[in-house]
Amino acid sequence: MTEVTSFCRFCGSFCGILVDVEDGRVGKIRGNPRSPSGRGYTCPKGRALGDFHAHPDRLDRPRCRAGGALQETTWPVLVDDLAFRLRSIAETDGPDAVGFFFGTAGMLDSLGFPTAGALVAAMGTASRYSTLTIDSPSVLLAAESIAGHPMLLPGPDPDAELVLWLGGNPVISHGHGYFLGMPVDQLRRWAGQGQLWVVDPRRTETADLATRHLPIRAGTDYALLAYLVRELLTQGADHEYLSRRASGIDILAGAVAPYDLTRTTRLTGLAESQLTELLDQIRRAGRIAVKESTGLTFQASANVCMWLIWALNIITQSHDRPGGMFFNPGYLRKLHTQEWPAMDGTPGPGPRSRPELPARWGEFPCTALASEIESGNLKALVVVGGNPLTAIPQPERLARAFSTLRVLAVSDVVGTAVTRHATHLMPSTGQLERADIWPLDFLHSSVANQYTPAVLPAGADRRPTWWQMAALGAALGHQVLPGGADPDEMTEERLARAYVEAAGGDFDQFLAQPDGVSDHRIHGWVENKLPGGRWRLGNAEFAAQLAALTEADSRETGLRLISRRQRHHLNSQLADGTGARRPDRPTVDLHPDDAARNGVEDGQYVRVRTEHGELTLTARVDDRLTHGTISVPHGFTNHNVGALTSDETNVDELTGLPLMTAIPATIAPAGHSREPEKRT
Ligand SMILES: Nc1nc2c(c(=O)[nH]1)N[C@H]1C(S)=C(S)[C@@H](COP(=O)(O)OP(=O)(O)OC[C@H]3O[C@@H](n4cnc5c(=O)[nH]c(N)nc54)[C@H](O)[C@@H]3O)O[C@H]1N2
Ligand SMILES: Nc1nc2c(c(=O)[nH]1)N[C@H]1C(S)=C(S)[C@@H](COP(=O)(O)OP(=O)(O)OC[C@H]3O[C@@H](n4cnc5c(=O)[nH]c(N)nc54)[C@H](O)[C@@H]3O)O[C@H]1N2
Ligand code: SF4
Ligand SMILES: [Mo]
Repeated sequence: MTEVTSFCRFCGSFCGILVDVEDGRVGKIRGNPRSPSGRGYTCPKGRALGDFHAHPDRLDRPRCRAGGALQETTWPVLVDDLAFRLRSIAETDGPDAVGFFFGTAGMLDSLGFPTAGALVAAMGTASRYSTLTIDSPSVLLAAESIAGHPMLLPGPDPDAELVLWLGGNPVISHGHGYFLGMPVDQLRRWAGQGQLWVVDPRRTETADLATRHLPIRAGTDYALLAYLVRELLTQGADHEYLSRRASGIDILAGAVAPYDLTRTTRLTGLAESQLTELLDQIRRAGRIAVKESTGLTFQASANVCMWLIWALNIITQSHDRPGGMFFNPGYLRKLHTQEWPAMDGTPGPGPRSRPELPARWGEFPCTALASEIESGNLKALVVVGGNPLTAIPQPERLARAFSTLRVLAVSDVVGTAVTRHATHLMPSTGQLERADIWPLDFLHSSVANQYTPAVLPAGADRRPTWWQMAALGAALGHQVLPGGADPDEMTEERLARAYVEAAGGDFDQFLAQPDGVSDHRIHGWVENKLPGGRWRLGNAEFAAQLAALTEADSRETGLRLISRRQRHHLNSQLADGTGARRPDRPTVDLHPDDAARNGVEDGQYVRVRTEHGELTLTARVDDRLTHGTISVPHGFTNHNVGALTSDETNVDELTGLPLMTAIPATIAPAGHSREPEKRT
């Protein structure tokens, strides 16, 4: 038996793992105690990697659709056929008729993702889509508009003494944009060395570790943030600093002016004493760390929330300072050493069928995908490590659109709702069968990086995604590998070296330190690179969005549907229970009072309706929810919460984000009942 050092790539925590391998089979997987980031930590998903690898629906051989069915074929035949079809579509309808969709797993494949990116660029198509525009466009937009670069994704400094965490549950998710390896340890540390305030309509596993939990009414965080900004601008802000280092404070102050205590308590459902105490503690602490997560970035007010979070961190002089918010320049990306192009949030032209939507960061919003296909603008789609039928609103509409595509080429490791529509199926090597560097050089609470060779040789007839993309490129006449290398002559180690060295990294150091390479946190570098030397806080578009919210001043008191992640699956991956002793269930969770008021009992089938669709789910009555809030998890194909969201209505005009939390909803018993759900 051999023990192979690697790391898990299901999520951006990248926990170091040790994998026992015997006769080419995966044995036990455990945390690597020598890993500088996780120090031996793994979550149940990482420990399920072996079961995922051996999944009964594992894709083994390339297939092409012929006579209505997917038939086994060889790689040269698939690549030639796919290239022929893509070329003829691009020649007749233009390059934009061929699109690409990148999902979470596609973006976390450090060799596949840049190779696919090079192919997209070589093909010259504007039809690039990814989950970026569905989980966090407001985060990038705020960073770009305020500080000049979309990849400035700050996270609370491990030494922070007052952390305010809104709309995230890192105990389960391990974070968003800024990942926490060992979340419980770090959250306990923040609570122990100072204060950890968690703002969430659900008393989450993270709230359990907090010093204070604010059970806010879903969708009203903007009011809480506006109140704090308003009061701190009056007392607690260093105006001398702001006049030197920020611009647009008058626009910000004007926009938040209506948010006095009375309005804010009415909107948020929080008590006056909760708001004044938080304000008081922030004033006392001086330096703070305010962090958003998807509970905010899925809201209609996502851009406003991000603007106000940046404002709070800036007016308290907490950004880019020890004990405040820390900007990780990336171990390889080294943003602190680069010149940035001046970026100010201006979008490019949107897709033809939805010209009102913006193009940002070289992508069209996911909410345009169905209409682009329906209108005939998009005739071919290549899906790389993603599951758009669980990620994007209105899955039935999108599935119908997929069935009309001339080409749907899917690079995945298991059969999914999407592979069922595929014309070309490209079985990829999975995490254990391929080399990786910490994908994308992700921004992380620890400044570390790692290289892993493949733990196992590629099984069956699977090929790495980088090879698939490079071979397709070659058949289309594009050399997409570094140095124009031939895909069949490239090795993973050489490719990893090329990508690391192109980013200015030292690949030999990775080989010498297989447990991971650490670096130091650095502070004070973003402020020195701000466009014009200032944080741009006077954003007219964000101010207009806040003014519209102020005007609407929601008094609606019905139920609101919110989002949540679960412990044993990552989006749709492992949602079938693979590797879990007690698999997660697609329940609708609601407070006992809301259950009683709607005649719903624990364990009963319930029909959940929004203006966009309906779904029947099992009720789980749970006093962790605040009144007026129901929570449905994401990631299930047959209980797909995306059916309750829309890609047409309630779409954010600045980013194209669909509304994914705090959605007005109703519930009704669906007749029959079953055994109460077991609690986890
Ligand atoms: N186990 C597991 N881990 C994951 C994933 C997974 O599917 N499973 N997915 C990964 C991905 S792709 C992402 S993007 C991250 C997401 O990481 P997180 O953002 O931490 O995701 P959640 O754990 O769902 O936490 C969102 C929280 O927001 C709360 N919330 C909902 N609406 C509102 C609101 O209006 N206001 C406030 N204040 N809170 C609200 C919900 O109750 C929930 O507790 O997780 C990643 N990690
Ligand atoms: N209503 C609603 N909608 C949501 C959300 C929500 O909470 N509510 N969450 C949103 C968020 S935050 C996100 S990020 C998206 C998630 O959207 P996606 O990232 O598209 O979803 P995943 O289910 O993670 O899809 C990953 C796919 O990659 C495959 N895969 C796994 N490993 C590999 C590999 O090594 N190589 C290749 N080629 N493929 C692999 C998996 O089998 C799976 O099919 O959904 C978004 N949509
Ligand atoms: S937290 Fe879990 S899923 Fe994420 S990298 Fe670590 S073991 Fe993998
Ligand atoms: Mo996500």
